[in-house]
Amino acid sequence: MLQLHHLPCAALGAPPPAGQWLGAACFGAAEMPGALPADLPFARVQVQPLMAAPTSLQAPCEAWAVAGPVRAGRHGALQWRCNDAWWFGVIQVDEAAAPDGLTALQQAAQRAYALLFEAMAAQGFEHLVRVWNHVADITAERDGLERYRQFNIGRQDAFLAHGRSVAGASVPAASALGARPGAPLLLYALAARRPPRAIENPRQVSAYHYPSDYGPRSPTFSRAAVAHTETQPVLFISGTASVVGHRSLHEGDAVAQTQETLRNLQAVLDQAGPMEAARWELPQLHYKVYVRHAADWPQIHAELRRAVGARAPVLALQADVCRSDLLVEIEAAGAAAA
Ligand code: 3EB
Repeated sequence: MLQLHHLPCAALGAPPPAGQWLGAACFGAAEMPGALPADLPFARVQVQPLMAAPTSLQAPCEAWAVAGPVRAGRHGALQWRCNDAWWFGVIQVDEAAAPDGLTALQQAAQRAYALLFEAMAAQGFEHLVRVWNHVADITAERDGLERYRQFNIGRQDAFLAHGRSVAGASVPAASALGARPGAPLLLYALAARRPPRAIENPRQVSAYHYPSDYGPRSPTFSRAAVAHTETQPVLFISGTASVVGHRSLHEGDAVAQTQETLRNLQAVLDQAGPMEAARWELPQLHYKVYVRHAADWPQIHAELRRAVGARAPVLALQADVCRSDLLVEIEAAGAAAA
């Protein structure tokens, strides 16, 4: 069992309806709830919530529940929990002075991923399924290179240093967003014992094959990953934006970008279903929406609801997307229909 819940942070003090909490991410500047188990990996993501599901939810949380029993531990600054099938880890790394030829962010990304791979391996979890990355000032140019591009170098170097391929079927699904200026690099991730299947989007060039106009090293992520730990396969769709081929479309138009993003999400579902002999539909998924300008949210929300219906859980956050011309990014997750 792997279940995703959207709920108020404070609700994490009590166990989930079934099983145990594996890990969680909480959004916004709310105080840490006091009653949390000390060994629960918990990402405090420094982005502002715009609206949550239900609408009344303050300091919303995204939490993963699994069937028990669970174990927990630390590997340096990384905190993890796992059961027999799933592993969840959270790591935060400050950007410290780096040796010549390496930017501070590049080094921080390399360290964070190195810790992630080491901690997973130590517990017998070889397969990274889904990673969330938050990089402060993600589109700012520093030391002559955009920070997202610096992050991509460090991330890719860590994959290579740990013998992992940086293209193709074993690349995890991911999102990469901004965070409050000055916030440390933050990663949280799900890993499994069994290999997931990576899915690409035929409308888009695979990100790991982006041309060098987008930076010296390509971003290391797949468009989606399907995990095979449950009765029904579970689909994790990466952060998805108004990108067709490798280009951003509809500059300055949040509504058109949302519509293009929804076409991309549908294209990923159309690809994943037949590959898995399963069926996913937009109204059956959980969503997280990252919006660059909070004022665009009502219009983006209306477009999203038109496609996914009134009932799908949606968590909306104000965050910078990793290309300055992108106004919105949407990610999704959910088990296939039975
Ligand atoms: C894109 O399609 C939009 O670097 O991990 C989306 C999801 C994006 C993940 C990442 C970047 C990442 O290129 C940006």
